[in-house]
Amino acid sequence: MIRHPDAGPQRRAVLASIAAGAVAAVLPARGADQPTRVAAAGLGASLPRADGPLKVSGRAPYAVEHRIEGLVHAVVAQSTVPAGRIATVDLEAARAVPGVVAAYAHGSGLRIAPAEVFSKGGAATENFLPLQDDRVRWNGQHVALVVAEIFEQATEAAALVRIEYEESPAVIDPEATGAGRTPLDQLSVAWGDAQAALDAAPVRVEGAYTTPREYNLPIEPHACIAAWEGDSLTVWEPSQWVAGARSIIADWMGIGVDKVRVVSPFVGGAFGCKVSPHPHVALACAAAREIGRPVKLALTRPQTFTGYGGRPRTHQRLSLGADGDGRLVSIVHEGWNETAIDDVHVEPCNAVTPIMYAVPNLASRHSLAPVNTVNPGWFRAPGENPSAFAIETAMDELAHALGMDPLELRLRNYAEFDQQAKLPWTTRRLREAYAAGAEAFGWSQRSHEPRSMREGRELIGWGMASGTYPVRRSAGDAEVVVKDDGSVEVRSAGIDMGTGTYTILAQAAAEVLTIPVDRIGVLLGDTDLPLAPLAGGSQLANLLVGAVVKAARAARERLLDLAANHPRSPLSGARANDLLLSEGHVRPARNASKGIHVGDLVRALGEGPLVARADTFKPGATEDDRRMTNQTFQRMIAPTDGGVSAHAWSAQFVEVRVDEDFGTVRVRRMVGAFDSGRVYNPRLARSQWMGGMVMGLGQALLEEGQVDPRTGRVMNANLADYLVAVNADVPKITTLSVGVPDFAATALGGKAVGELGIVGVAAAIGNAVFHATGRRVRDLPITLDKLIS
Ligand code: MCN
Ligand code: MOS
Repeated sequence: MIRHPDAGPQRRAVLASIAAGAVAAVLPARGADQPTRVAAAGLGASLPRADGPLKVSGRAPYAVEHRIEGLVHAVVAQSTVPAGRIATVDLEAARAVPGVVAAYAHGSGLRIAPAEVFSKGGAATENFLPLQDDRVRWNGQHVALVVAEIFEQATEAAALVRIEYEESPAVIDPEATGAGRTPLDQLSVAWGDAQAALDAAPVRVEGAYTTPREYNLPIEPHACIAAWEGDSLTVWEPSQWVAGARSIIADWMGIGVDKVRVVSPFVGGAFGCKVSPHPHVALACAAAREIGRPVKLALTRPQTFTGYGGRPRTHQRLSLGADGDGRLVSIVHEGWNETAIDDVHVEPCNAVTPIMYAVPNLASRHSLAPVNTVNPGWFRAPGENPSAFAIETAMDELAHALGMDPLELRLRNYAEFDQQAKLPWTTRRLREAYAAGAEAFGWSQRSHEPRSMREGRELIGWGMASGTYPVRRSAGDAEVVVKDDGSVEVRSAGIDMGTGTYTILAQAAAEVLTIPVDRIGVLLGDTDLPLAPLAGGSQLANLLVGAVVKAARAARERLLDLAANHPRSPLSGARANDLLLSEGHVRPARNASKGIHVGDLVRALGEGPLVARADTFKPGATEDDRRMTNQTFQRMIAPTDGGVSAHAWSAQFVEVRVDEDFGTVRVRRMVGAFDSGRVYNPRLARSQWMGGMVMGLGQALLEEGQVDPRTGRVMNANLADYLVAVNADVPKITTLSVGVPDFAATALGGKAVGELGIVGVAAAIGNAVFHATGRRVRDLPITLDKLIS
């Protein structure tokens, strides 16, 4: 259990329950129905998800499932116009509902101070502060909050809030005349003379590639509990980064970070939307302070569509020029993404364009298009995803124009180094990915011509695309505790949103300490634990495994040292250098049968559990470096840091069947080959890659946020009308790992996994649809109307 000297009784109880829950995740209480011991399974073992049984049986406590005495329920009301100001608010009817404790609108005195946004060096994803002024910036903006004894009362009362608006003209469609564009010079990339080379190129393709608004839609919606105890605040909030959440919440409430605790042991999916707490969390914290009782606030599913971002609409115009042999001579690229009127969200659509292929001339620019919308946000592979959709579709178009096999075209333009950064790759096993994927798929059997493969009424199409995701790095801490019963506890504030953090950290400690994983408990997701950076940018696995291995090695050194030198050690008098650790025992190297189990050793020493802590900061890191890491992304190290360019790579192959009469597209099989370097847990990495591929399938064929061009209202703000891929849509998926340990990329040789799987999938499907039908769809999703019209 965690010891927390100054915790009040309530906080202590919660800590204990979380500790028990999280430990149970990898350390099941041994009952008759429990599996027998799992062998010490180190990195590389295909263990199942340690938290899986807890999640599927409802025993993993999510943020709003904590039971707290005296809790009240808050429900937000959202604006019904896209722009203007609130002329009058009438809260009387809401206040008259039985059980209502409080009702707030702007001017009701709920105080929320600004938090620094990430673009200015903070962690917040938006500047917007709810209920602090009378302006309406988008349809669906939080404009009132009602708090009641029970949820149903708050819901009814929120519906009775009466607001009159003074509307002003809104910009809703970023393509409409009058919509502005702000170029982002820092994202401009150029070398050679791209336009002249394009004009002179013997073969040219050109197109406009668009993706609609897409929503993250994790199964656990955004829902939190805020509880004050004196001037200290605890927030149960599903989070990808509790340290960042703590810093934002402290800013909002105008208190020090030491007064805030954020708890997030289990997260029911996020895909980018839980990187930072969104404005409703500020409302919960502020209301709890005003009322003096803990407040629970859950956005309804429809409210999540306008309560925070989603991937913005993107638009890219892309031209490729090649010589007659298919060698690229020029790429000209111009893109934009929509963003909020008062806020900035960048979806860098040229993340992949300059690095995927060798090209002597390139010009690429990106702009922002502000509209009256909630600020968009991060969504699995922000930037890389739409960027790969455009370039990988355009490459297919070029292959067709040249009469060349699309895979052959890619090999002909293989980038042997990072042209943008002018640096060598750490590793780039993309050729191997192409080869393995093509072999598994049977690509050599493909007939070149569109509409040349069919079975009955079904046109068959085979398509492929490449993908990539950078290796980002930031530093973190971890603690490894060896207890006197021989069990081990790994402690980190890092989180597991379904990715496998619990499992791989137990594997990391098991490997070093030679103790079975079922004797290793892992505690995650709490700012009281050693702080860790964001589970975003697909960086957490590599850096936390690195920190835990380092801490476990420190624990091992300490154990050997104590065994040799501590007067109460049964091995006292040996030389530490002559001792080794195997099967959980400290043993004299020359007399291995005389070993003592580490639990017995720790007990014999009589000094309590052995605690080893390690971090992955550079030597000489200051307190300020640490502080900054816990409140900004800006300490994240770029993939090109250190004189090498580190990226993960992939090749996607798909088969589609298209009904010739109805235009319905079914994906029949998918093969993804991945270079993620060293894989810590093949089963979980496959699950990640596969999850990305399923999401890519949904993006290609189904997902589309539909915004009413007159009112700015999201018309399909629910899971019945906003379609995502479900089991019936998903075919057989083959995943292949072609990576090798890449120690220039990360300390233990792994590269990015979590977001890689989605990149390139929509292009591969679109390319397959072209091969089946001869119809090129450049605007996602590829719905049947676009194929039969
Ligand atoms: N892994 C591995 N070997 C490696 C690297 C990773 O076996 N060399 C496996 C591990 O099981 C690890 C997982 O892959 O837990 C993801 O590792 P990593 O690529 O480091 O990604 P993060 O842990 O930083 O997770 C974030 C990433 C992002 S940014 C999004 S978005 C996303 C994703 O993970 N959101 C997810 N995958 C998700 N999966 C689920 N179920 N839910 C989400 O919300
Ligand atoms: Mo992932 S979109 O970087 O959280």
